[in-house]
Amino acid sequence: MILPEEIPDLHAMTDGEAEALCARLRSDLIDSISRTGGHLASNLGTVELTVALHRVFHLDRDRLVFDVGHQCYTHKILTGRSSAMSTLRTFGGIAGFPKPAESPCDAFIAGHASNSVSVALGMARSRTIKGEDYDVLALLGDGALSGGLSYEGLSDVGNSGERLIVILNDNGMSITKSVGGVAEHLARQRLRPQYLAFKKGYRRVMGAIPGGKAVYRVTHSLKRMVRSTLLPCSMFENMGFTYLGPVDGHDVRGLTNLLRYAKEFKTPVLLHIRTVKGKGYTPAEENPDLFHGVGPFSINTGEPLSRGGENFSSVFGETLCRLGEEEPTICAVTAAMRSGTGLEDFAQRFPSRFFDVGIAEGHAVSMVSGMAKQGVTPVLAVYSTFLQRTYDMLIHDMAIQKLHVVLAVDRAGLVGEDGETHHGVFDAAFLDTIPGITVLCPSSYAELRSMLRSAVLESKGPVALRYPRGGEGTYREDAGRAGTSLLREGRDITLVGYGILINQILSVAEGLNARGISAEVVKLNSITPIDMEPIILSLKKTGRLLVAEDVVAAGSVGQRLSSALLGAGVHLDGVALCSLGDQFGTHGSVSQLQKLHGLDAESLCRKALEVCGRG
Ligand SMILES: Cc1ncc(C[n+]2csc(CCOP(=O)(O)OP(=O)(O)O)c2C)c(N)n1
Repeated sequence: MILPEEIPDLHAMTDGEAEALCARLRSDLIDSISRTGGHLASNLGTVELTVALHRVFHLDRDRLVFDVGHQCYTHKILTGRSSAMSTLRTFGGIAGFPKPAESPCDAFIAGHASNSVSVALGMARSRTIKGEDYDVLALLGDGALSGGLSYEGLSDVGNSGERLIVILNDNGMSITKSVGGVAEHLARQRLRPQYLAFKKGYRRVMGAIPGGKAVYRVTHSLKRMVRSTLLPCSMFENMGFTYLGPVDGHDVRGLTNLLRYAKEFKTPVLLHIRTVKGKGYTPAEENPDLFHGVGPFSINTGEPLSRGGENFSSVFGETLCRLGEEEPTICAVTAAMRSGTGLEDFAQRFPSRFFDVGIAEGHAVSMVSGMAKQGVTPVLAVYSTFLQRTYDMLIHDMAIQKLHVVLAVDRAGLVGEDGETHHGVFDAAFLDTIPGITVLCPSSYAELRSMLRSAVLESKGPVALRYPRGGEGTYREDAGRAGTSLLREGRDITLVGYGILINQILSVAEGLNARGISAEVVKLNSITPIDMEPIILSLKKTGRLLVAEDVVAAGSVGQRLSSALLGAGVHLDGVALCSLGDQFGTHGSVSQLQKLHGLDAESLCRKALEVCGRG
């Protein structure tokens, strides 16, 4: 990995030095991500752009707002973090996304798509109000442009007239191929270079032949008409931007000049650059979707060092295919996470019943609500963290009309290396506030299969199934349909858990048993509503309660249980509500994070002993 002292003065370096630096950075990225894993393809596509940005701007002072932020690795290397790249996304190491706490050059936290233009406009307005002088830039991909929030931002920027540069990194790809009308529009925009080349050539030829100049003058006056009829008029120009592009995003020299030019404008500029996702590493260029986010891999072959086996997402996808065969009204919907949510096979086998709506979770919820109202059964597979975007649509479009929508809430709980912007730790609380919804928590593949089947084929109103990233533990049973299941009988303490954490709870019960404490284990199959009766019965017997869950404390099952128990007049001699508290979790492996938050079996056992007066 290039050392900070090996990086030339970015503002003074020559074009040749910049090109050499790009080549070095590209091979360093491949080398280091092959060891740590991370977002390879997007970073390889933005090497020249990032170097050009650092040549023109002072990013400790000028503000560069990354969209999603998964493409910020070169920026991290150029801003003093090259030696920390070996710790990328690991516990205690640097984050995989921009993080102002790491460097003053990281202007804003990022992780979710399509907000960069709005954030950048806020910064530009702040600059204007305070009479300060610096540049503000937003960098977003064409995938991020499939999210509606981008347009709210672009529309407001155009209206504001603020000095701001939006860079559209157009590689034709989201994680998989970009979808939708805007992707089509951008594809047509790419015609422009040909048009401009034709125009130049036409003028030269006409200038050389007798009478040609007069013909050129007449046809030239038709230029605008030709542009707006034969060529797509840039929607960005219509929104109030000066549109520059499309240009080659791998020509560091050309990009540097263009950024210098864009910097001169006092009004909004949109720079449209064309890049190749995975540029410079053949396996990633050929399969940019596979190299969007990767684990460690062999540089020679591009093959992952360890093969992921079965996991909750794949079991969900395979079960939905089976249900899709049986029932022709079942549709699968994703917001740009087709492979991550396990829907590849469904998309292949039932293309007319599969919908990728782009990075547009709010739209997805409204759209599936429309589907459900007219009688099909939509299953929307969405990561818990991105479901946060849809709270209003869940209430207004889905729940008020009690529509039969199935939400497959993937990556629920701690997700690990992606860190604070991606942990799925809020859904348990916010879904519970929605009247009429059922929230099921499979703890094993067997339960996911049977819960999904009954949610799709038997339920009436909205149902969410929340399941974690990764695979099942030693608990492999199917506890059946009841709201709660008694997994173990005991006298001294009631241990309550759900989802994958039931594995920890069961080993805590074993550990307590070895110390002569008899623990009762109650597993919640549904966390909304909670089946209180068996819990009250258990607590009347044991008088002590421990709840363990990897969600934030506010609105957690533990809090809800406590207030219900208070209402029911159940007196307890000891209580421990174990959750993530009121913090945003950091990044690291899930087991490291569980330990950090006291949710590993050992810490939970200690807590249980305290509750039993044996601390
Ligand atoms: C709201 C939201 N939904 C989904 C994602 C998951 N996600 C991360 S990157 C990405 C694709 C982004 O594509 P693009 O903006 O074109 O950037 P590229 O990777 O092509 O450079 C998606 C869908 C996200 N980060 N935020």
